[in-house]
Amino acid sequence: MTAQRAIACSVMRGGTSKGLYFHARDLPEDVATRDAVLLAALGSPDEREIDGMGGGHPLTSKVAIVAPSRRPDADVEYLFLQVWPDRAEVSDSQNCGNLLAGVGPFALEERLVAPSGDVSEVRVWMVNTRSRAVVRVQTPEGRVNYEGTTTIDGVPGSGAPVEIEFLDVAGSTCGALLPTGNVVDEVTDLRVTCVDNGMPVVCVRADELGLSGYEEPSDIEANVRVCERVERLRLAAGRLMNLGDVTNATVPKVSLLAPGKNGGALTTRTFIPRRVHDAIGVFGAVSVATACLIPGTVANEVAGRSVTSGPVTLDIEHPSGYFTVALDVKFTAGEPTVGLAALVRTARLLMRGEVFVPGSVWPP
Ligand code: NQM
Repeated sequence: MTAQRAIACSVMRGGTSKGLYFHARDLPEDVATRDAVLLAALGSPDEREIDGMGGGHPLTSKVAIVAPSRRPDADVEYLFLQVWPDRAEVSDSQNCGNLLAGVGPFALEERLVAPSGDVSEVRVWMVNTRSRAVVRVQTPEGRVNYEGTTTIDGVPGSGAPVEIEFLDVAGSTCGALLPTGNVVDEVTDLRVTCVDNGMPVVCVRADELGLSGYEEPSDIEANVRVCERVERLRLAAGRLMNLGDVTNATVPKVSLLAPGKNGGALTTRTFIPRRVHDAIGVFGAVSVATACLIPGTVANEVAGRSVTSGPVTLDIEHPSGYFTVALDVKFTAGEPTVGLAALVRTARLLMRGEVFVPGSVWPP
């Protein structure tokens, strides 16, 4: 008999996702052992993740690993890992802006950063994309406050705002904001725009796939023909976006676009990459919003926007409401460069304690 191994862990909702938050120091250094521990902790592979803490969906089967940073421009380092519910796989191929919203409160709760004043700033080095974010968390009387009146679509109720700014995420995965060098490409007979402002995303008109773009995520997932076409597109676009063979990667995402229905710039249905998001990811929204501002892209065409230089705010519609992104895109000789991207999320500490994994996975 081997005793179970106990590992210190917090469970947090970050934006519209939920995950386990660990100190890097509490996990094995060896990546293969670390991944085996995380699979056991989440209960993967099993689409219900019944024997672990995962929620049986990519959005609730996530991990944030946080450590103090030695960089002069960051307080903490954050590594995001996607644990697939139904496959024994852990991927670091993407970042996650939703779990990032929980990294600020986690760093303050765990005293990796000392609270200062009513709003504390946590400077985060995002390991997956080698880029920086500033996360502002309410800390009245030196304690993280989770209560407030801020609402985000896709989460019931309201909470304290967590303000996030991205400083340098353009091209952070693919090497360029427009990774193919073009505003439009034809890939697998579809007209697409490939963009990376923090997340590699392939934008395609929903009507090119025979959809309205307003369908429920479950109806799109049930449409085998559309799912197969989207996956073929994703594999081909992945190569064009300098990502190589993306069969086992969680990027690029494919976002199906249609004109806004409720006053937003446009509406989205986003494959992440095999399930359809109930809302849209943070970097996914930032990337689609950026594409809306660049003349000639599929997103710009669907949004029907004229060219705007300077700070703007865009509402990106998704299956459960809106995602509001503030962006500063400038044009030099027609070439777009992105300044700041800013947005608001909420987050909440749900549980703090120890997660147990079988001793056979990581002997105590
Ligand atoms: O795009 C889902 C999510 C995400 C990632 C995904 C995310 C982001 O909603 O920054 O937040 O696209 O895989 O958590």
